[in-house]
Amino acid sequence: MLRLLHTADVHLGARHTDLGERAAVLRERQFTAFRVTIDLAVAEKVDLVLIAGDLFDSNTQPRRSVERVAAELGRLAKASIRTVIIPGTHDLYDGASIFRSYDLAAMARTTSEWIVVLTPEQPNVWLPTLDAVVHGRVFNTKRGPKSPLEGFDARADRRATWRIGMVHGALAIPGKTDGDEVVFREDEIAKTGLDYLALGHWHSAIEGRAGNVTYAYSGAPEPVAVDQDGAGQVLLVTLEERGGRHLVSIVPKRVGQTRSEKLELDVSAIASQPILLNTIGRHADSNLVLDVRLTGLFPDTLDVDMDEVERALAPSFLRLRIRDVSIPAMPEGNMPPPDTVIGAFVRNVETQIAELEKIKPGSRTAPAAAAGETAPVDLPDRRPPTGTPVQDPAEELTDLREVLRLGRHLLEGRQVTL
Ligand SMILES: [Mn+2]
Repeated sequence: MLRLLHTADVHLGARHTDLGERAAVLRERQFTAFRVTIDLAVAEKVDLVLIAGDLFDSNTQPRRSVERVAAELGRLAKASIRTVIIPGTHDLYDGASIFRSYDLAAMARTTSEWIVVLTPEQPNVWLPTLDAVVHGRVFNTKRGPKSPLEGFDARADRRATWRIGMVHGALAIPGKTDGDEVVFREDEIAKTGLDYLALGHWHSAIEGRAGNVTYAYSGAPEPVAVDQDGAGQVLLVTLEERGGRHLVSIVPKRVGQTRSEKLELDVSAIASQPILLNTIGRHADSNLVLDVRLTGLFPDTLDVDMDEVERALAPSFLRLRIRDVSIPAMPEGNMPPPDTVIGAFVRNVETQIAELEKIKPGSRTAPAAAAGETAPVDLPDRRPPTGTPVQDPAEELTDLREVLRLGRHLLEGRQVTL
C-alpha cells in the first residue's frame, strides 16, 4: 500500500496587484494553507507528497520566501516523507527557473533523496523503499511544443510496482482548453499505464478515470483569486494491490480557510439602507467571499447608496460583491399618449388600481365595474366577475402595481431580470 498527498497550484508569493493592501493578507493565507498541507501530510504519515506545478507564483521570489518554503519541505524530510515537485507554467523550467536558482533540498538541510524536482533532464525518480517510480512530464518552455503525454508509456520502466505520473497542464476540452499552454488528451492518459496521474494547473479539484488510469487535479489549496470557489483542498490518495488489481482511492481534505457563498436578497422587503446593511452584515466573516444578488422589485421608497453599502461592509468580509439585478422603481417622465400600446396598458392597469383602492380594507368582493368603462385596447382584464370572492384586495393591489411597473419597463424596452 502506498499513501500520498497530492497538491498543486499553491502559487506562493502571488502579487495580487488588484488587491492593494489586502494582497499581503491573501499571500499569507496561501502560505498558511501550504503549512496546513505539510501538517496534514505529517499527521497522516503519508509516504510521499506530490506538488504538481506552480508551487511558486513566479520564478522571481525573495530568498527569504524560498527559505520559508524549504523549511516546510524540511519538516516532511524529517518525518521521513519524500517530496516530488514538478515546475508548472508560473514557476516554469526555463533558464531563469527558481528550481535552477535555488537548491530546495540543500536549503531544507536534506538531500535530493528526500526532495526531488523532476525536470526534462531528470524526468523520473525511482523510490525503491516505496516500490514506486514517479514520472514528471515537464517542458522547459511555458507553452508545450506537444502533449506532455505523447508516446509516453510508464510500463516501459519495470523498476517498481507503482507507476505515478505528474503533469502540469490542461486536459483537452474541445473549444475550451485546447488552446492552453500545455494540453493533453484523455485517450493519451489511458495509454500511459500509470496507476495515478497527479495533475496541476486547474484550481478546482476534479478527478476522473481514463482506461485503467486514475487521474486528478487537486486544485489550489487556497483560492489564488477570490472567485475560485472550487479551491481549498488537497487530495489524500491511497494505492493498494488487491487480488492482483491496483486500486486507487482519493479523499479530498480541506486545508484552505476561504469560503465562498452566494446570497440572494429580495429587496422588495427591505425598507431602508440600515436594514440592508444589517441583513448583509449578519453574514460577516473574514474568511468569506460573499456574492450578493439583489432581486425583486426595488421599492420606490427605498433610498440606498450601493457604493456606501459596499464600503461600509467590505471590512467585514474577505471580499464582498453586491450585484443589483432588482427591477428599478417606476421611471420618471410624462405619461405616454393613450393611442400607443404602452399608453393604453398604463391607463388600463391604473384604472384597475384606482378601483381596487376604492375598496374598503377587509372587503372580500370585487367592485361593480364603472358604467360605460372600456379598456382602450384589448388587454386581459384581471377583474373577476362582479360579486365573486377575490384575493385580498391589498395583495391584488400589490400585484397590480408590480404588473404596471414591470409592464412599463418591458414596453419601454428596458431589460428586466426576474
Ligand atoms: Mn498553471
